[in-house]
Amino acid sequence: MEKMNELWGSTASCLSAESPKAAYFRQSKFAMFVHWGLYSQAGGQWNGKTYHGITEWLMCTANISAKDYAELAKEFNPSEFNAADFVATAKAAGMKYIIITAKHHEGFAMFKSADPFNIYDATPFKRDPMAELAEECRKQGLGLGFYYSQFQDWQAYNRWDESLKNADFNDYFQNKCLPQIKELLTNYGKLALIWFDTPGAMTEEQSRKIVELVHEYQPDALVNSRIGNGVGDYSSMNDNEVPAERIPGLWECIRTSNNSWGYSDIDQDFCSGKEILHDLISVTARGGTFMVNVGPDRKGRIPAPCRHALLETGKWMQKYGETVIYGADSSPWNAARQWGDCTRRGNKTYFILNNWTPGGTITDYGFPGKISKIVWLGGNKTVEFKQDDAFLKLTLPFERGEELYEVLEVHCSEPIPELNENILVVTPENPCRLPAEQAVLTGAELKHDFWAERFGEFIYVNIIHNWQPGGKAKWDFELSEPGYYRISIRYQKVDLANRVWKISDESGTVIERWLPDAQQLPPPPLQTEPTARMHTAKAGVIFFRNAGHHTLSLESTRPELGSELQVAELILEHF
Ligand code: JFZ
Repeated sequence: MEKMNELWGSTASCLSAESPKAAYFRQSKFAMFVHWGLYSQAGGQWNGKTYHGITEWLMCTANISAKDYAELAKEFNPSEFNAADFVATAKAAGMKYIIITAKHHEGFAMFKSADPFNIYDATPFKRDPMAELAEECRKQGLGLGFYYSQFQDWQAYNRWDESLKNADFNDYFQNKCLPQIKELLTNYGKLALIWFDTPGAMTEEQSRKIVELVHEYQPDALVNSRIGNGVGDYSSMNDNEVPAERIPGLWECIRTSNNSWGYSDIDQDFCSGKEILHDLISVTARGGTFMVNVGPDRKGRIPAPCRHALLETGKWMQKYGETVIYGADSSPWNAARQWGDCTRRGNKTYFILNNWTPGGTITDYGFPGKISKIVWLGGNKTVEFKQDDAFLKLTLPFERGEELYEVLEVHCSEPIPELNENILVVTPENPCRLPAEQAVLTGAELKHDFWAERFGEFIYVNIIHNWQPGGKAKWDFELSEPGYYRISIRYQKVDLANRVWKISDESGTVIERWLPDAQQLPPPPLQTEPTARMHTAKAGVIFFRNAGHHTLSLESTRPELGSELQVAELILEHF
């Protein structure tokens, strides 16, 4: 297996968010990513064997020589590809631009190129789908961008093919990479963005050389950070990760709609329209831009469940996109709320409800503005609320007006500022999370952990670990109602036996216990299912006598056993 994370490069970027050149990116918020290539023809299968995970890496995972792999081109005939339908689907989903793989790591050009290994010259298809897309994007008013794998090109060199192992990067760079980028920059009209990937060992000079080409031929197009060496305009975050806290500057999140970027015959694990929308709202609330991937099949069609999900997202976006999403500012709060999330526009803040009960209430703390009115947009009615110096409490409608997310429009007489510190609230209204990244740690550390399921499907989680004797994680929070609350702990399973913890509030010890599986833990399998790695265990019940400020502390009581308690969060539920 290629060591993928050595190829990623930094996420540093250099364009200021205030630059006029950034306006299009900041306004758009929602885009379609498309992974399409010869790997779509293979669909994750090679010689009768099925390969899991991200299928655009099949050539590497199945150790296929460049020559054998190139044979795929002879069968590749995506005759059902319909650019008009593609663009119309993206538009109906509420997406503002499309970024498509013009060449992925496999080295095959999905456009007519002087290099003969391309879809126009080497396949029975004999069309240039990039030209068709460019024309349709122009007709239907969407932006277009190309993905180009600038460093990895497995037709030029790769380490599992004897004849290519020691090939010359510079030869590829001068004679294929730069000329193809120039073709893409000059043959398809105006481009909104150019998306590079896995810079690997590219030198700064090489990264700059490419950026200069972009500036020369497409002066308005933005370049993402995966060009490498910090010379991109905006940051592409880790695949499939939505950050937990607000991030300033220009950045995007990207995610798959199932578990692979490229089409896979065995992967029907598509996310729903509501799940896509959830991440779009979260990313907007944290200040970023969001791109969801589509992997067309070997005939060039968008898989039906994927299309269905996009259109569901789109129904909500047609109604709410202009107010809640496009060009909106981040939430006034630094992180998501227990009840949902927010975006801002001038004097208005949009509360987007995720966890709520019809006729119930939601309570929060520290909203930085005096509210004059709250309107439930789905029912076009005002909502009752109470606001004092600390808490804000809303009474929610009895019906649902929307299938996906309800929106409350919160009016103030002045623009709403951003709060920079985290404010945690515990209420009886929802299960309330006290996450790792919001704990104050002494003698323990926060780790941003990630791992790949099968191949390349990354999962991210924030974990408290590396506990020292006396080490502590402490959460400060505002409690809206006194009473009994159940505490659960979500943790990551590791093969060390010390699982003794203590949870206490500001007045003394509350809970001390072993996790149920403390003594006999099997070593974790190398490749696990997403759900097998994280566990939730009930810890016990705590009584809070008063509303207001409280703290909970977590410590390992037997650190001398080599404590590897790996905690993602505490969860409090009214009891
Ligand atoms: C890259 C590609 O290798 C992959 O095939 C796909 O195109 C994806 C969008 O990008 O994979 C990466 C690149 C960067 C990270 C993870 C996977 N990263 O920084 O977390």
